Amino acid sequence: MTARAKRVAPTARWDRLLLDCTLATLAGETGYGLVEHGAIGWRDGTIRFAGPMGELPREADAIAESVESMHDALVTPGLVDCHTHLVFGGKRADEFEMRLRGESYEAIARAGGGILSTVRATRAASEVELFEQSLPRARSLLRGGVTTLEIKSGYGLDLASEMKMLRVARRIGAELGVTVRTTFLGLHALPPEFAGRRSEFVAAVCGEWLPRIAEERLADAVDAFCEGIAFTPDEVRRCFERARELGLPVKLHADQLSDLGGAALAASFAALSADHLECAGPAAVDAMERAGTVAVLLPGSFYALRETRVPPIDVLRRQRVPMAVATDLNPGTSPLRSLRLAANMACTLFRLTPDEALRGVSVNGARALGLGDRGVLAPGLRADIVAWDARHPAELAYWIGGQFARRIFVDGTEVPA
Ligand code: DI6
Ligand code: FE
Repeated sequence: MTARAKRVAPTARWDRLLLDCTLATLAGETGYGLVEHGAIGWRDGTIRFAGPMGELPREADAIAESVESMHDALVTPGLVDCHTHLVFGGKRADEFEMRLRGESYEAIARAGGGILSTVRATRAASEVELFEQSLPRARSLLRGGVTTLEIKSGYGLDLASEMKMLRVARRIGAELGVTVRTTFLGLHALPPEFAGRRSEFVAAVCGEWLPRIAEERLADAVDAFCEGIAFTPDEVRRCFERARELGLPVKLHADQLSDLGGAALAASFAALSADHLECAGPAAVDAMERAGTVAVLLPGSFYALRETRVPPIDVLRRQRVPMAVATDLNPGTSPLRSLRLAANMACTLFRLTPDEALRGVSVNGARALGLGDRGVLAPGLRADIVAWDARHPAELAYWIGGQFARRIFVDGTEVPA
């Protein structure tokens, strides 16, 4: 018995008990894990019970300090947005207008716009300004039921600015009381001061920046942008080898606009996830399945770039590769501030079923971050819980827009919705 278990009498009441819930527990490998007339109770931030009310151990009032009826409202795990770039300076509505006039994303990037225009604005912002600009974006995700999110660097592209971004990301987590996982995305774009010196840039990122960021514990994982307009598989490999030496897990922007073999490369490093995957082939999916690499689908950027080639959903499904869905919230290709809307797009644009989409924004999103303690309503897991203004879980992917999260509990404590 642990010291903590000894201190707490076995009869101690739970902190809270919610009755008359329609639970989407997401327990099991597929489906909603639906429990009608359900109840969920927790203590010290850990779920103690999630199941039919009839199976509660004792009379409600004797079990918990606080007991309330949810009047049949839908209750799900807190959502997990496992791929965002929400810390950045400035915005790129001007490029949105250019793209609508017919300019391509690649052409804008090659002309010094795109990622590099955000790099200029991010470098120019002080740490406080960057925090103040970015916080409302995280807050809109939270209001939409997101209780765990990932935030990448990659718009600083010098060591000091990358570290500034990662500190701001950590501070957002502390400010909102949600879990923020940070990812170092050094190989995002070639900064202007390294023009014509690609290999020196890669050497600096791997040899100097990555070890420093690991030492300061500013990143929980390492990502790269493997694409014709960004970095080659060989460059990514060098970065991933260094990450492995430092004990940091990897993930990859893979096979979005072209098939460079990114997903297979990610799998060869047992990556947490390979993200985008529009151009990934069946062999890559095979490798992901064997490596346990999650497929992260990002319909927001597919939509914003008016892409036409969809990720190989049928193959992923057949091979039972877990599929996550995320916003990719970024100023260029996915200014999307609602994870529920990403779930809707995953259904309409990629043909996921609503239960696949819901699993994608919860349990599989958590897997893509290496977090096994959340994303499902089950005893022993974290009490990250959302009650919705909805009755059936399909509604979460069905409604386009709108605000449906009514009550949000993070680690057992209610936060304002
Ligand atoms: N994630 C990225 O890092 C790039 N695309 C994506 O889906 C570029 C983001 C940007 O244009 O700022
Ligand atoms: Fe991205």
